[in-house]
Amino acid sequence: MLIRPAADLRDHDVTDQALYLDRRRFLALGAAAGTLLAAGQGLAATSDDAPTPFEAVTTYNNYYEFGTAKEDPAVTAPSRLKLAPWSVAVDGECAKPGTVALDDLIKPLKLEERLYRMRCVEGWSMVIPWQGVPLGQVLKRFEPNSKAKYVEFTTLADKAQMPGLRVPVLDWPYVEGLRLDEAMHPLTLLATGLYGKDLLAQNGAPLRLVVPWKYGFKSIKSIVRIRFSETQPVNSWQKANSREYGFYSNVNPEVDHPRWSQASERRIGEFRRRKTLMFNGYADQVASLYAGMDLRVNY
Ligand SMILES: Nc1nc2c(c(=O)[nH]1)N[C@H]1C(S)=C(S)[C@@H](COP(=O)(O)O)O[C@H]1N2
Ligand SMILES: [Mo]
Repeated sequence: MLIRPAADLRDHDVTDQALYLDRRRFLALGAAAGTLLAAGQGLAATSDDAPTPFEAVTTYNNYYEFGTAKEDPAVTAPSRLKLAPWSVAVDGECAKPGTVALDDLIKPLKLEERLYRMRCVEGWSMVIPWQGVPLGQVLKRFEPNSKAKYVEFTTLADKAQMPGLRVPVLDWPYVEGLRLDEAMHPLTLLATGLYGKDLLAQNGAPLRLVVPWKYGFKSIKSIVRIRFSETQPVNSWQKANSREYGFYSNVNPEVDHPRWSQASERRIGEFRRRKTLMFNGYADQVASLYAGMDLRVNY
């Protein structure tokens, strides 16, 4: 059996990889935005990390604000979620807080392509070609001060648009957090699109976080607020069940969730389970962030 190196999607070649796939396996739609990947038609799974088909990425979702079944968000979110106008309130420990329209937040920056693995804590995974901007570039303009140690993110919570809010699965709104250095890491993306198209509502349009070395629930959708804080934020899943979910939530095949093993995963579209990789295969880039930390305690 062929053993492939774990870090087969290195930081600096994710873009090349996406472009390679673009040429080899996709029909170019056009270069209007300069960053387009065409929809996944006739993908040949020759690579170990072939992109998960567009159809699966956009119909098998977790977005509990629109229901807890995997198919709910694709059915409900597109007609319910009002994507424009959209603005993000940025506050807390920073010199330049403010509420910024989505365009003003993203337009000054160059959109990038990132082909990332995504590993859900439920034991399944996908490979998704995202477009977005490095979160760190967005955060810099608000000038976080010396007290800013963490960044907290909040999803829209509007009962009129989100039928799932009637069910108290979580203490809405959905909240997530990162340590500031995690937020500033070049792999951390604020995504506005996937497969060369604007994000669909079910994937967290118009703006969602993507942190590829952490379990999928850290990648919070439809962000309306970003807050710099001195203290560690309490994320929604930790608040709901602190025995099962921690703050860091780094993908770790050696730390099992109380109800299921994290040693392996099912890649959507595949039949045999594959081994889960430490930090979801991004250890070369991110392990140093956690030097000296006990990852069994800080899970
Ligand atoms: N606001 C919000 N963000 C969320 C979720 C959610 O229910 N609500 N689910 C999370 C989980 S558990 C996963 S695995 C990913 C799924 O992202 P996808 O549906 O785009 O694949 O979104 C994360 N972000
Ligand atoms: Mo998840």
